[in-house]
Amino acid sequence: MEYLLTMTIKQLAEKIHNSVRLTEADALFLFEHPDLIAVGELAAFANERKNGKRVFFNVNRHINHTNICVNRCSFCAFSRTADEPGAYCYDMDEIRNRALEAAAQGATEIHIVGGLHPDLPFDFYTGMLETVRSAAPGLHIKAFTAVEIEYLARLASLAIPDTLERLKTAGLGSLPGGGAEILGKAVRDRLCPEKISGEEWLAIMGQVHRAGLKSNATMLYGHVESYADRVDHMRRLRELQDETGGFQVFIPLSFQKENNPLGHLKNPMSSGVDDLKTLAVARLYLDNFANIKAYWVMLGEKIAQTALCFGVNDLDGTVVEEKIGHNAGASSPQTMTKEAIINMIRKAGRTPVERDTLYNELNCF
Ligand code: V47
Ligand code: SF4
Repeated sequence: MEYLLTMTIKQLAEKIHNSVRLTEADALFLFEHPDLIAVGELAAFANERKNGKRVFFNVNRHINHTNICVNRCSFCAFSRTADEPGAYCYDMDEIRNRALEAAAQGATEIHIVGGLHPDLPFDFYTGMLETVRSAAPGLHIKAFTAVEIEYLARLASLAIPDTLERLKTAGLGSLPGGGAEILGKAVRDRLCPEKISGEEWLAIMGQVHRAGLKSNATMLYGHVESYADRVDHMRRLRELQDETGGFQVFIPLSFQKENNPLGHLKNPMSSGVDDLKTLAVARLYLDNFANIKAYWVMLGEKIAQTALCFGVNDLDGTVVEEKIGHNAGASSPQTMTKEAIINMIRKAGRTPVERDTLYNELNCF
């Protein structure tokens, strides 16, 4: 058995060294392989071939404009109904102040996502983009998941491409990768039956890319899904990426279990080993993605740093005031200074590179 395992990982190593695309069976094999270090070494090799020792980060700030949401995803500790304690919705002054603060702190990006508010008009969203743009014209606005785009299109009674045009005109620069969760129907129905389907999420991302906007892609893992579900999720992303090339980065999001119904499961699957393996398999399987991000907010700083030896080349950013992961129990700090991120990358023997949202290099440290 040991011999067979060694043989197979050797065969996979040969494929990887010869840049042969991995199959879904290969990815599943890697997930199930007991030797994390062997899988990690292959991922580190594939990453270094693409990105050398360089590791990206950016200086950014999150704005979660409202937590009031018509959906009730089972993993979400962020959303509220309008009359629940803790429900909030920022006004334009609160949004402007956060944008001004971000610019003063040297940010290059504002990341805006929020709940699907039952009452806000479409103008609120274009107004929010315009407010951020006029307060901080130098900031790139990465905003709205594919789930929010579909909701806004319905609100505005517009087709998706027209909705995107309106948002672009108001200042939208690119899209984050949220709302993907697990794309396959069986798991998605358990996680978030009210949300758009996996097929719709992919179709909207296709339209986003065809509208000339880049986006990110995520995967929420470590709950009720199987390794096969993760591989199926990545297969769908890889196929769309072959078509459009519009995804900039893949970001696995490690499930946080506090304050949400899904967290009551006895044995949430995610662990340090699972986190590192997921990032490594993503690096190896998603051969058409340039960047794999370890989102330190969900992983914690130590696993995120260790991930730099497991195929990761991006650490996200300074973040500031993150609510989605922290409401669900993430124990990471609310923000990391630029100096702390640089130090973290250097201590892993890598070269820190500050990027903008579109992965242009700004500063190499
Ligand atoms: O779609 C919600 C996830 C996402 C939990 O594109 C949870 O650069 C873990 O997508 N445990 C939103 N995750 C956040 C997101 C994101 C974050 C950082 C960077 C980027 C990017 C995108 O957060 C949701 C959902 O998948 N989420 N609840 C939870 N309990
Ligand atoms: Fe609403 Fe998003 Fe939370 Fe689902 S994950 S309940 S859509 S805020």
